[in-house]
Amino acid sequence: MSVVDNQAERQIGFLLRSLPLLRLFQNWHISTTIVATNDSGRIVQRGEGTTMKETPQEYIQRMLGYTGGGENPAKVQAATAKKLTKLIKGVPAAKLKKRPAPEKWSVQEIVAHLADTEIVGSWRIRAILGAPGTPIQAFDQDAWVTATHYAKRDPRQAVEQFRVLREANLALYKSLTPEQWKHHGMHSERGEETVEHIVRMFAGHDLNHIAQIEKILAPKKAK
Ligand code: NI
Repeated sequence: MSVVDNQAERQIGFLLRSLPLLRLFQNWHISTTIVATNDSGRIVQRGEGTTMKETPQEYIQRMLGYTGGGENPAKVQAATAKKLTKLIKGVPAAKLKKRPAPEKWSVQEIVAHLADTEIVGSWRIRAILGAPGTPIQAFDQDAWVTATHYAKRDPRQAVEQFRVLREANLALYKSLTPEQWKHHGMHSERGEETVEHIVRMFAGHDLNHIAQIEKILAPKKAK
């Protein structure tokens, strides 16, 4: 074996040995990119204005915490459309449009987000029921804000979209068998999620954003 062969072999050997490391690096890169841009934890920090850094697991725990007192998630979900209607009733369009800070969503953007997230949930639950174990794709909720022009969305129409989709979903929940509640999909970053879990997460998600809207619209305290 010549010196050149030896060198080539060493180089190939090095490359082969590095492959798992390279793959690890690639995965790390991909997962950190996804964490920063999809519908789990980190995006909350970027788009929804909390300063806390969250992992997907922390995000899940926070959402589940909203119904941690044993509240029935379907009941929580059933009350949301009315609450939203009441919250924005009589509020001037300019106020609904105004972001509380440059990086934080306006009320108009939050209700558009809720309406569109209900599309996501509607699809996910049906996809799981039709094909248990199916992959669930994450989505970039901040990209949707700009790409689908939340700044131009009529907030009352958004609430109406939300209400209609939510009613269809509540009717679907009522029809599910105990076995179907346990069916799951594989979320691209959060892993296995059952229908039961998704419904509870959505209830928490509602309450999270209702509290956010209340805070934005609360009258400023006199100093
Ligand atoms: Ni949200």
